Amino acid sequence: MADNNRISSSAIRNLLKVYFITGSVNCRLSPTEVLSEALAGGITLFQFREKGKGALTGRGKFELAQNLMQLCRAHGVPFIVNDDLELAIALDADGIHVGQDDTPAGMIRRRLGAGKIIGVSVHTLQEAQQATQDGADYLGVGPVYPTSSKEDAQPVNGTRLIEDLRLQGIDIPLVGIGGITLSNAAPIIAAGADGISLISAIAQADQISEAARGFVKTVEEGLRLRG
Ligand code: IFP
Ligand code: MG
Repeated sequence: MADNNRISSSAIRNLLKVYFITGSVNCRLSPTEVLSEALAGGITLFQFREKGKGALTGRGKFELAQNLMQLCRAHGVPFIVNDDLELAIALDADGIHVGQDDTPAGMIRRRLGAGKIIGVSVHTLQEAQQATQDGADYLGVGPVYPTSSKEDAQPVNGTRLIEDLRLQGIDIPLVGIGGITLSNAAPIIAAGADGISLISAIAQADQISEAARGFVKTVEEGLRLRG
């Protein structure tokens, strides 16, 4: 994507259906094996999130990111970097995801230009409005359900916050994140999300590609039911 045009919100909505996030800390197998299987199962977007105890840094982080990005490119799936602007620039990644305590989206947009994807984590209506104003392409809304993937997670907000954001006129593409499984995913789409974001439910699955395929099916069915 060496394009300076802003990616359309309908293109973003399509990419958000099954948004897989992982790093070496989340994987039992090697991250490249996990990602290969997830791609085979049909994930639509990928975020490299190398965080937590024992996470790679420096050269090791860069090389893993390069390998994972190459896998994504081979499958035509965009590669998003979590919260590391210099890495995103060095790799010429497709975009970046930031939290509320990270570099503000507006500054990132000025550094990266219009053609890259920028996502922001939000937990309130006000944060959603601010991120939209700052030029975010999509929002990550959560934690929908209790999660163990994040040590500093905010209080669980169920599907209610997603519903409220839509009722308040927030129409930017968004995913639900946090504690999502095959059995609790459908209500997130019914609430108005464009997709779901998953770490453990895919990275820790016994059959990774099967798990990813199941989420794709569930989201597509949910979108069809919503009409
Ligand atoms: N949301 C998302 C995403 N990614 C994160 N890393 C996060 C919240 C904390 F799914 F991309 F929207
Ligand atoms: Mg962060």
